[in-house]
Amino acid sequence: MSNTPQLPNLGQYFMKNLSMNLEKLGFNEWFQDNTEPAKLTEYQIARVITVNKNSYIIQNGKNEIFAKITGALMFNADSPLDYPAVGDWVYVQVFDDDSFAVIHEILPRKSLLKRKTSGKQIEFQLIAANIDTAMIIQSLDFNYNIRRLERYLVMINESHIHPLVLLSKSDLLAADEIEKKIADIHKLMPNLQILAFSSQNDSGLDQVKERLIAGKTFCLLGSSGVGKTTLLNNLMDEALFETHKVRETDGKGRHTTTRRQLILLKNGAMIIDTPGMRELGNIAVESGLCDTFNEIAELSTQCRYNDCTHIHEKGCAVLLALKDGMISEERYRNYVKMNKESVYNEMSYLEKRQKDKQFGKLSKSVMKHKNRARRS
Ligand SMILES: Nc1nc2c(ncn2[C@@H]2O[C@H](COP(=O)(O)OP(=O)(O)OP(=O)(O)O)[C@@H](O)[C@H]2O)c(=O)[nH]1
Ligand SMILES: [Mg+2]
Ligand SMILES: [Zn+2]
Repeated sequence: MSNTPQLPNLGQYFMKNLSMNLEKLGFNEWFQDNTEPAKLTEYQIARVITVNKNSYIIQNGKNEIFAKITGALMFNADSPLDYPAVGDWVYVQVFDDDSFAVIHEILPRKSLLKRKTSGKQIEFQLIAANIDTAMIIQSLDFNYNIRRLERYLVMINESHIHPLVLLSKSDLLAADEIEKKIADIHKLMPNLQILAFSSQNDSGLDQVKERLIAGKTFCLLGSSGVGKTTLLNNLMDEALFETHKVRETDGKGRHTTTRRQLILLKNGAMIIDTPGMRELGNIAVESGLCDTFNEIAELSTQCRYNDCTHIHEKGCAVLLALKDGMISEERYRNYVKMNKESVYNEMSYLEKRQKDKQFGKLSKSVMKHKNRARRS
């Protein structure tokens, strides 16, 4: 598998499976309602299927086209959120018989999956746009970790995307051990949908396939080495994408997948494979935290103070429930940790934006003075 090319010809793959139109790429009433008809005299609509550093590949329902963004889009962008992400619908101008396109504008997004960039910088990084269901993959051997799962869920819930948990490599564990691991998650999050599967012996794979509905967009999220790309290759019945063995000592992956791309499956569902994530930081994820830790969020309405941090306050209903053993201590700690981090990152982000804005104004006024000086 590791010898398969990193950049398969997706155009051929698309064309082989369907004579396409925008609906088949997921364009539905919601996007229709958010399209400005006046723009369609000048532009056509296409979907971003691959993002490279400074270039994109889009699909317009007929062809896969190499694209760049306009200078205006780049100039007016004041954050990574303003750039196209894989899955975005965009207004484009297409040239020379679908051989090149220019992206002029991004259509409103139904959902946007984003995280904090890794490292010290406080900035957003886009993962994918217009996703219906996010599949969080954890392998049942080394990678299974409920605290990490909660972290992914916060990000997904924040974007109002449906989460589906896939526990991979079920061939490595006995059935009762797998059941226990699923039960442990369900004890804390009873409504979460969880499936165990193996790409090695295909067990559970049919149930995964059943979830992949035509016209909907899915994405595969998880650490490096958990088997995201192996699953995708399996779903396509073709080993089109590169996979790599994990380190035997700790099961860590080697970051084989390096970019995000949208693939159309034979059954009409779309799926985005993503590079394995090392860390997953969040900025301002209040509703994501509430939805993921809903038992804590419900209790917090009974706290004495509205702005209770649930760490030391008197009359804190969360602390009381913790003392009575009504909520899980590990879960509570993870909630508090992520809440602190989210608030801290939001403050740092806002400060940074403020400084950037002031700097923007300053450079504009410097330019004005320069121009005036030149004229006089
Ligand atoms: N035993 C077992 N191994 C698997 C299974 N699925 C994947 N693997 C192996 O796990 C390793 C990593 O798989 P990948 O599909 O490359 O993992 P990935 O999540 O795409 O990793 P990145 O691209 O680095 O993020 C490969 O050696 C796969 O053969 C499975 O169901 N069972
Ligand atoms: Mg991969
Ligand atoms: Zn409280």
